Amino acid sequence: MKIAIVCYPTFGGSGVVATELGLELAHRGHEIHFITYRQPVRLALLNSNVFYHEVNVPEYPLFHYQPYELALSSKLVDIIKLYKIELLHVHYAIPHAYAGFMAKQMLKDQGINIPMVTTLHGTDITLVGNHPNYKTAVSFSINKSDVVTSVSKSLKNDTYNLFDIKIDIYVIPNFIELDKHRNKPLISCQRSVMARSEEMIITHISNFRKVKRIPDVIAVFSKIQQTIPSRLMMVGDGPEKEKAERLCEELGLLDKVIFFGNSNEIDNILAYSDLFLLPSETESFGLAALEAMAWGVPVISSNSGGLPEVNEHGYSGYLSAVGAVDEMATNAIKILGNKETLDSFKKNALALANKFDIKNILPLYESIYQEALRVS
Ligand code: GMT
Repeated sequence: MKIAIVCYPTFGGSGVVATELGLELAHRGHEIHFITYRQPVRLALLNSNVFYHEVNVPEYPLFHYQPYELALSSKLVDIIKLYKIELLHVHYAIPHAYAGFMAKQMLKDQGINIPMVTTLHGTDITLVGNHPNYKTAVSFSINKSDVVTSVSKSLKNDTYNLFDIKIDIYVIPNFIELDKHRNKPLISCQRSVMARSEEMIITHISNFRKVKRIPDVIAVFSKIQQTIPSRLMMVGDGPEKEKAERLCEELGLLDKVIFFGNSNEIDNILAYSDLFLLPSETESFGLAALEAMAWGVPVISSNSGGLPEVNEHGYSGYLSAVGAVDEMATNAIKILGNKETLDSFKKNALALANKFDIKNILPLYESIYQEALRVS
């Protein structure tokens, strides 16, 4: 099939999922066209099955806000016609589902029918989409999609609770490419760069937004390191990062915490990690937790949103109420304090990650595409 994928090209989970999905579809013989404003971060290789089309938004001083949706929908129409695209898959409702619907309408006027699949990722529903200034348009564009998927049952429920949705939402969980993990050699980043041999490596990866509760990450680590010799790897960048650095300084932890910023060494860091922390306020899925589990890293997380669908309490890690930092630290010490316990949690985390292997999830998207062709 010839498929156009619209996504955010940044380090966020929705862009990562869209990119990895497109690459695997291309691997299976589909022709994939990524359409966005910058080459997606994980899209290193373009080949005969993978194309990238940049959306340019010309700056014009009259506009206080540049009209990205307009440029995106025009680009979609041009590319869909030029490459005879058969299906449009938009990731993240805002503004992609809206721009996709506009493209559909313009193409309809020219006698072309293009089925549209919208995948909801989380903040497009729970944090941003739900804002009264966006809600009407988000609701409209979800209802106008031919097929809608969400990355967890929890997000599906949130979508029905927050919006007036009249169509079915199919749950297709996020995935991980386990073969990549098995085959990737560890080259550039060495364990000794991160910690001494007797120290445990504890990792957090996110976009450092408020929703990630970065002060909780530091509070949990602060308690752990009082009992267990350990270091904290803080990977990613965002508005809360500077505050986090200051907090570590105030707590006298700076020599035990490394701030990597946005890193291309995520796999190497996770491969050496002993524990992953994700105490988010809300998380529709928690792809970062799954990426950690795929490296056999147990997860201490909050129990919000879709996290219980990814991390199994007492098996791959532990879940606690949002903000319960003492309990999170106690559970972390329970895992890290005993070698046998740690080994068994590591084994379980990897075993659970297997359930989300791309090989199991990709066919679900392929059948959704058939459904979109059928209903459109
Ligand atoms: O908040 C983020 O981590 C970024 C955001 C995004 O849109 O990229 O992540 C959302 O989508 C991911 C991929 O489906 C999910 O794994 C994250 O849980 C979700 N974030 C939230 O719900 C806060």
